[in-house]
Amino acid sequence: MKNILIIGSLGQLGSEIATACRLRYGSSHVVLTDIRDDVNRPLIEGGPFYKVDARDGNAIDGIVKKHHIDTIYHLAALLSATAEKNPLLAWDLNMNGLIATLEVARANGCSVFTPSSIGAFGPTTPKQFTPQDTIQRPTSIYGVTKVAGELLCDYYHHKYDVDTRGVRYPGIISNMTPPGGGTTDYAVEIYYEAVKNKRYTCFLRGDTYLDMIYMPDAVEAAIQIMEADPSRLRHRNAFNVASMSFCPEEQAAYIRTHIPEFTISYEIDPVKQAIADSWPDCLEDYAARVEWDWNPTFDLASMTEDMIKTIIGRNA
Ligand code: AKB
Repeated sequence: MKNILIIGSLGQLGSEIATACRLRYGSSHVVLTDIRDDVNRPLIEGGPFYKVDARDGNAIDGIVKKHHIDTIYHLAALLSATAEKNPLLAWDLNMNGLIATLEVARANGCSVFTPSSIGAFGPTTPKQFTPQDTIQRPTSIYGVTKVAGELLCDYYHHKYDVDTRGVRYPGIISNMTPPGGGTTDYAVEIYYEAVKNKRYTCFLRGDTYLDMIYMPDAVEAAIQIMEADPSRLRHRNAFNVASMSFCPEEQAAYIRTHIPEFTISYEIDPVKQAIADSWPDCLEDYAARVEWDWNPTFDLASMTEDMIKTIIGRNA
């Protein structure tokens, strides 16, 4: 039986990986931590939970020992737009949080999942069908921490034999916990505004293409790669995972098939637009498909239908 620790468990991705892991492995085998304890009571009360700063390696080491943890999902990080407002905090949390986890994993023989991102690419990366192994010169501080994180995880694997694994997530779209501080957050907000007000003002240009993924596929990717046969993994820490690529105009058109009155307008945020323009339009994910059978299930049409149905159902 696996004993899992999820660091950053109350965020957009963490709350859903935590829920899925508790269903799969049993609540008492899935220990959660977060820097907050004022949201999502069901998750906090549904099994072991500790309020801990991700950079506090001693506290995390104590939890790992107490609960005989063998697998850590390290999800605590500042996202791209927030990171750009406070680069020093982004470096501190994203790097010192990760290295604290890697040190605990090294000392206790744990496997580690760490998400990288399309943010690990930059303006000199090929924009279309971005290969798995390619130029990575990001221009955002978030991207700098993501590339450094990928390399650090590789280093801990090669030097200390820590079982580190990860994927490069596109923008994640979900309806349980809102995202916070990302460049791709518009693609979530648009559904809530479409249902509530039938209009949305987007902070990116209408023709900005970015990769996106629906939460059930994002959760499946994390669990699937941690359960994958290690002898098949050549890349380990930074698999491209593609699922769908679209721009705000296209997303609006799909929303209109459910809410015909929906309109979209634009007020461009120059910082977020510059970040989005530096990222790929669409990734190629052959390595993930070959090395651990990655095969996403949602596209823009099925995700839009599910998001709108879920949000309407919750408001009914
Ligand atoms: C962000 O927009 O910062 C994140 C990401 C793509 O990593 N959603």
